[in-house]
Amino acid sequence: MSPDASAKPPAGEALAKIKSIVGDKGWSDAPDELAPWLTDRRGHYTGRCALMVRPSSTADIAAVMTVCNDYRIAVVPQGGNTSMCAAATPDKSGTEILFNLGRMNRIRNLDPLNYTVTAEAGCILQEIQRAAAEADRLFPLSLGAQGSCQIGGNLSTNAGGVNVLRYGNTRELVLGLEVVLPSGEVWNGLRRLRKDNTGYDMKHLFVGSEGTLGIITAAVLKLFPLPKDVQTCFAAVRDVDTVLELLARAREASGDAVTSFEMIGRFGVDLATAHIPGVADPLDKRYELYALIEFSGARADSGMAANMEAMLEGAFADGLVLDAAIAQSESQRRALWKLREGITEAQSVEGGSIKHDISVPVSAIPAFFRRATQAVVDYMPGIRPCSFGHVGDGNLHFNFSQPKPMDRKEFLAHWGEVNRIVHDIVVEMGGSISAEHGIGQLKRDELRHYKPALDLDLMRSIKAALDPKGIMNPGKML
Ligand code: FAD
Ligand code: 2HG
Ligand code: ZN
Repeated sequence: MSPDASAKPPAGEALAKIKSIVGDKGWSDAPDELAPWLTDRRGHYTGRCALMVRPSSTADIAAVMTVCNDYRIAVVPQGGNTSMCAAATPDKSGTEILFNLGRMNRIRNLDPLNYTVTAEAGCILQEIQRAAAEADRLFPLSLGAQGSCQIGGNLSTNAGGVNVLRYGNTRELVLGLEVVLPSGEVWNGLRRLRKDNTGYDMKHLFVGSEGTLGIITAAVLKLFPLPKDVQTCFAAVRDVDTVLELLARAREASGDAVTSFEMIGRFGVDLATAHIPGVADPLDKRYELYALIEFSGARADSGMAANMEAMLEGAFADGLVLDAAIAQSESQRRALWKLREGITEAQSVEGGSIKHDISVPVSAIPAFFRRATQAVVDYMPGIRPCSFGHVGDGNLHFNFSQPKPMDRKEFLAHWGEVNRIVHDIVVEMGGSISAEHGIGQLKRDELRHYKPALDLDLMRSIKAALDPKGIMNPGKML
């Protein structure tokens, strides 16, 4: 495998072939059109590319990929460019082809009785949710970036989000894939089957592979009954130990119908209310820690409101919950989610942030939270912990904002040390240094540091077997 497949500028002849395959609407090299796609969402990486292609069919993607393979041109697949680890940002060489999937946005099939939708990779997540709802079905993948991320990106990062507790990660939601391989061949694995034990399950190689093994062009996704009774509350919780007891009670009270269980620290609420227009604190008094909890019943008469009230009353009587607000309408429910999902944006407005997307066994969350928070605060007094996230999955966005008086650049220079403090504790506790965001460029060195050598060898063997020329998203993950 060539470590520097992207080092040589692509031959003019190759670029001409690619342009003629995709037609005038299918490519651009205009700096103003390229600019939004060359910098990652968090603004830490900016790259260049020889050409951006926007193909509109699997056949065109395969034909372009064949040219790239023949001429050994590196390619970077890109969906909505919402990656938290710069996984879709090209390098600085200016020799890579950026594959924008935005025009691959058709829903090919929606089969309500098979509970499946077959969508092209460039479909925006929210559009798939909407199409499913119109057919009285639920596509449960849900995350803050759903208005701009694409299903191809979700699959390639094995995205998590706020409904994993009930429905699983993206990996659990896929039945079949269509993938253009680095050779330009099309692997048609678009099966709509719930059972298929006919050898290695190839689709799972591509899920979570961050564009390093092929270009996903379409997927068959699982649908579920559209819940008719959704109840959401925002509860002030006594402390971090209490959060898990509350989760257990929520599962019990709802008949195991908890679809989201998110933890939010006070600082996250302060940031969202300060920086996101229209977000207000749902409770009158200030508390240190909150849980955003959602129950979903399939039937309108599932009794989820009574279940939620009973759970909160019991928790209040036992001193686990200090105060709570239950959304009384869809607009109140949306307001609670706006607060939760606004924290990422609000934290970036507040200044420099050092982030960790960690998971530990769910029961280890309180111990991890206390120990790692203390370790980082000891390292840098004045640093502002901003932990929130999918605590029901054992996944915290264990983030830190810069001390107020510190210079942003000076703060970010501590990135490596802070990562090391947190990740050492995570790994010691049997956790993961990337629960749902992937590796990309940002965590490549961390992966190399923490992943056992045999795991890395196996990953490299798979990469070499599928992408012998090393042209798929080089420099990402491995
Ligand atoms: P991109 O960022 O464009 O690409 C991501 C990776 O996938 C890259 O490696 C790229 O090369 C590859 N890729 C993209 N499309 C294809 C394709 N068709 N074929 C092959 N490879 C491809 N993530 C979570 O898991 N949970 C969350 O709750 C969550 N919340 C977020 C909230 C906000 C506000 C933001 C900005 C991000 C959030 N993310 C979350 C991260 C991000 O949205 C997800 O990783 C998402 O799945 C990326 O999708 P995308 O289309 O933007 O992919
Ligand atoms: C979320 O859950 C996202 O909101 C983003 O995964 C987390 O900003 C972050 O660190
Ligand atoms: Zn998240």
